[in-house]
Amino acid sequence: MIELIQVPWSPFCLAQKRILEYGGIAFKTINIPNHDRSLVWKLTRERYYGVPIIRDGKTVVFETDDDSQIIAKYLDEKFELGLFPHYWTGTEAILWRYIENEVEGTCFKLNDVFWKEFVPKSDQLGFLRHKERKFGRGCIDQWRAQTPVMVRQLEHLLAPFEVMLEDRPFLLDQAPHFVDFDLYGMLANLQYSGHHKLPAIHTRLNEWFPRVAKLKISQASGSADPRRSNPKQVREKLHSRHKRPAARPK
Ligand SMILES: N[C@@H](CCC(=O)N[C@@H](CS)C(=O)NCC(=O)O)C(=O)O
Repeated sequence: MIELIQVPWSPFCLAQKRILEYGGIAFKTINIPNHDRSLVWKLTRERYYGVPIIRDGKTVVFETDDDSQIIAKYLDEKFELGLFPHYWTGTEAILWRYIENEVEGTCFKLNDVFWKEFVPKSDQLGFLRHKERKFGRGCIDQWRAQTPVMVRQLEHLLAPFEVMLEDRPFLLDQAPHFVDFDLYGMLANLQYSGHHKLPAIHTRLNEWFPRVAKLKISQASGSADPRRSNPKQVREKLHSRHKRPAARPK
């Protein structure tokens, strides 16, 4: 059985967990303290200390850089999830950078403000020290004070996704792909403490989120399998919204 080694509120772990659930893949989670990455260090033979990683029998899978998406690609290939259809190569890489930098950077701060409510007592000293060493002393109090500004910032950052969902059920087309799960992870992290909701103004995102939260590959329509996806169909559907007006008679 696959093991997901994780810190449960981490946006990147929430994304991979959802992918595993989506694929109907048998897995168990192993929670590690945020400040103690010794299990990750040991399993990756001292090559990685981030989370998540997965262990699949003798295979240990971990990221090689910020944009590698090795875990998702491994699961995609092994279980034929259709997460990285060829048609969207390049486009999706630009999107996931935005999701994992801009969107993630705002979501985790908004959630971390409530850290005392979800970080186990035994991990709290390590958590605070880890944050303050990275972002400076008092950073969490600053994020608390900046909450209204960050909420507005997040509304603004999410606006392009709201527009994307205007004419399709998922971010890119008729089927969920990696970027859907990636954004899901960031927004699940935002809501982890239970104190934040998705911005109400983004009504389509508010419908998309629970859809992605529950989705199983067996229910996903159409092109979950990349070999079944039809780029021409997608292209025609997208372009039909932007038809040029008929030429004016001269
Ligand atoms: N691109 C990586 C990013 C993973 C990542 O940044 N994880 C954070 C936790 S949310 C981490 O472990 N950072 C290293 C650290 O905390 O020392 C992925 O997709 O898994």
